[in-house]
Amino acid sequence: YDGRELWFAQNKILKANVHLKPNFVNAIGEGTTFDLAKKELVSGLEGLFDCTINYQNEVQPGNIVIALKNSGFVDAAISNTEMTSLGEEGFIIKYIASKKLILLTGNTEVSVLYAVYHYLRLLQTSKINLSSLNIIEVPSYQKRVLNHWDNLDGSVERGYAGRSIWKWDDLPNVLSKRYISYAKANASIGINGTVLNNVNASPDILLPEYLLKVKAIASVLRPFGIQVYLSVNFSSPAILDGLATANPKDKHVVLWWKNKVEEIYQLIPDFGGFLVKANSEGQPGPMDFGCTHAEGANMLADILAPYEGVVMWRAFVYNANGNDRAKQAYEEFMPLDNKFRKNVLVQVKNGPIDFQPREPFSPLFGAMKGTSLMPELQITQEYLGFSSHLVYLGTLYKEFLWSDTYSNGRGSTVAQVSSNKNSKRISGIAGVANIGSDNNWCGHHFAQSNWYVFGRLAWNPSLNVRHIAKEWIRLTLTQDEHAVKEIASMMMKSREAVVNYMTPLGLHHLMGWDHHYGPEPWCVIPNARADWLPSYYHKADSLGIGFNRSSSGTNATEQYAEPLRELFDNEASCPLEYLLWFHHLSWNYELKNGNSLWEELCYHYQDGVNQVRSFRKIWKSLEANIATQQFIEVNEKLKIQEKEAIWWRDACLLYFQSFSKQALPYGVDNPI
Ligand code: GCW
Repeated sequence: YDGRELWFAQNKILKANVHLKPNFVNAIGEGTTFDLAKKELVSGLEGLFDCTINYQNEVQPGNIVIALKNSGFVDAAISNTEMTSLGEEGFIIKYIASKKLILLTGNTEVSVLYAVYHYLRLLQTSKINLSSLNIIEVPSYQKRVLNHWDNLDGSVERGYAGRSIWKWDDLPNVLSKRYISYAKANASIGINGTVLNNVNASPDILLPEYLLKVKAIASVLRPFGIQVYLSVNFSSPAILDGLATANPKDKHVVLWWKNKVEEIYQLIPDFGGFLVKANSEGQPGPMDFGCTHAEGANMLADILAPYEGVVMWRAFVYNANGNDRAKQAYEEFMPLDNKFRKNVLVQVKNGPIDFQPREPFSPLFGAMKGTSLMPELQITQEYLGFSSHLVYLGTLYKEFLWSDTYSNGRGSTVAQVSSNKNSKRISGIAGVANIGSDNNWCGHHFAQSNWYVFGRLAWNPSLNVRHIAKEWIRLTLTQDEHAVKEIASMMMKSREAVVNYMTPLGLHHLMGWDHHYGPEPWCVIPNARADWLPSYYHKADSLGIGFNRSSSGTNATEQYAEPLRELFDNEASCPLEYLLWFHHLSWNYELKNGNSLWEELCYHYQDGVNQVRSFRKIWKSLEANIATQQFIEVNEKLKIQEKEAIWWRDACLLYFQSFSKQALPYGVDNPI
């Protein structure tokens, strides 16, 4: 194990920083994680400066000092107020001019580890000006968590990077080396929790033999500051131990969970808590017994509270009976606002439907004011070309996190209302992992950047996502400035490209209904639920296309705060990217730019194809800058992406043309 994977692959110092080689390292503190921080700092510096770095006891000019609070050294250098403002995980990286040295410190061991990773990253990615070096970082969300949709048989639901990294059959005796690389990669970007198993949860995860396996994983992740969580099946008491019911109000059921939780904490004292998908897509839940989501969640929350555990309760609910799936989570959860315990986070997907290439933000954000809402983003590309398509999700995440909910007037962005930086309430953010056993971890080299950007934004949603892309490129692919710029600009356009060739102008859910790969807007399945089929969403007919969610339709717009409601409700003011999400418009509807709707649709599909073609050119031009293997693999994937962008364009346009009955406008290629 050499640790040079993922964003440790390049291990090269930025030229502008070569003069920053320290004389020695001082480490003032102790503990398992502090020792790890020490080790990571020294081995990181040795790799970057290509030399041996020694420890020294005496603090001297030219050193790097890592220190825990309450060491006399920190007290002298940093004020008490400043230290307090860091909380448990924040850190300071500061040049202490009077002593001519760099200090990395924080209140806890893990905060020092974060400081170490941050400093090493800086050495590789941006010019450090020593005299003004004074970084104070405090994470925005408390719980920054990956969700693995990994099954106990080693398969991964919606995973496109091979089998699960968790080798359940080998555990607890054999610990894969990958667990350490995984822990390091996550800690280096500030991820502090992971849910090991699929939300469609097998009850077996709570069997004693599996808990021993979970304990073994937890022991590898713990030094890196990563807590382990489990997805649980709400019917576990009945399925595992034959209880007559799983009713959360039944005292036997409550006792069962109490004992189970106690068993877990005896094995894993820092266990994070449960993630629950209940009464959603056929999963059992409290509503099976006439109880609410809140009653179900609170039963578990009360049991976890003495251990400081949390419940992450998902709001991904929809049923076949409603007239608009986009409204259902709001309808089901809004009445429960203020009813959840303090250690419950309601986990809400970014959009109201399901991880589409583009959706407006879920209207629950901002609206559920008395509840901790935990955004759930998807890192795995279920609806964005799996691991075949190059799509940098930084722009998608940012668009979502910076959406203004207006719930508290202007500036109440999703990030702001969900991170609760200044409130006492617990905050969190989840990303559905794209990690597997593939050599390159995520199936596509560039898919690694989505794991990376998720972590960076979970730490600080205000970061610039182009800057994050450049960081990732420098850490992973190349330090050549021209290449960095070109690749970053390709990444920045890549999400818009996929929206263009799959679902432009607010269209959504046009994909193959079951596997979710490739276009299938025409899909008809006898006796299938209407809301599984694309026609439910695009509603194309001879008159036009789009889902009327305005006040003359399903009135989903009402779930948004003013002035957004009105903006979305009115087709003239509705942003082009959400137009067909909220409106059904005629093929000849004239847009502000003078194009008809049909023309605009065609141009977007064509733009998507053109963009992918330009990515291929950019990539080819950079061959000399990229390691051969990576170059070839990405090149091959881009070929697939171009072919499939064309497939999407042709399939969708030919299908929609059967309704519009109009020719393709000039500039749009004829179908292949
Ligand atoms: O979009 C759907 C996916 C399911 C997934 C579900 C969910 C884990 O197709 O595979 O199940 O979302 O988020 O629960």
